[in-house]
Amino acid sequence: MSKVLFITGASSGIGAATARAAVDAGHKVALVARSEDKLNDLVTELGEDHAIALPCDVTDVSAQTTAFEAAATRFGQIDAVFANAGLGATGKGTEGGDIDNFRTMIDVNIFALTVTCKLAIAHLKQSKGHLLLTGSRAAHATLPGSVYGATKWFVRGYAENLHAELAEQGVRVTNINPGMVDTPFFDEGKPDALRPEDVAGAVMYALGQPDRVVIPSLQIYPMR
Ligand code: NJP
Repeated sequence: MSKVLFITGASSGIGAATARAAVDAGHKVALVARSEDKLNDLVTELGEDHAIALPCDVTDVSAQTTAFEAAATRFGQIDAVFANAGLGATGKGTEGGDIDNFRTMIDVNIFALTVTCKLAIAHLKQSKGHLLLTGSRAAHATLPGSVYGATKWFVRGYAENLHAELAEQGVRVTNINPGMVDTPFFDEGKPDALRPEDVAGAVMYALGQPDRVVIPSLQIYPMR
């Protein structure tokens, strides 16, 4: 059955790969990120019947609200929301880290994610839909001093709390926890890492389960 997916962080990496996989599977996608040109290119690639570009900064609550309304108006309903937008500053710990980076990571990975989830709920209750979040292997490990890793520990705990809130209402919640993925998240290529389409495959697997099944947490790691 064709579904409508609302994807944040859709301009590159895991989000863009998930949009491609979803459209390949016959679904429709609403694409959210700041890079309007990249979103428009992706809409051209996927086809205007299947995709809509909704450029916005997810830390802007009113802009995200407008994006949800525009997606619902265009496609009639929203069946799945993938709260995936995020960024990191890895390897610098707390002592060597940059305070402005701390704020940005907390704003995007934590605050904006909670906004996405709050705005998603009314739509997903109506569609008996599915809320997916991008967590991380970093929330299943200790990374010395890592603020980024700690933001993903938040996602891990929050996803469990959302599952407890929403399961009774017929809304499934899945926290997707990738290991290292070769995306623009890193400044240089990561040949031994997962590819974004590997993570997209995990998202599609969770999404494709029958209504009686929920996968609260899914881990996908590179072999090496
Ligand atoms: O990275 P990248 P990934 N408002 O840089 C968007 C997690 N993760 O696909 O706004 C709106 O290709 C940005 O769009 P733009 C990671 O923490 C990764 O790897 O146009 N959107 C872009 O579309 C993150 O949660 C790895 O710049 C904003 C997207 O976010 C998720 O995977 C491992 C935004 C980032 O795409 C996707 O990252 C892991 C804003 N304010 C978890 N700020 C890994 N790569 O190894 C950013 O465990 N975006």
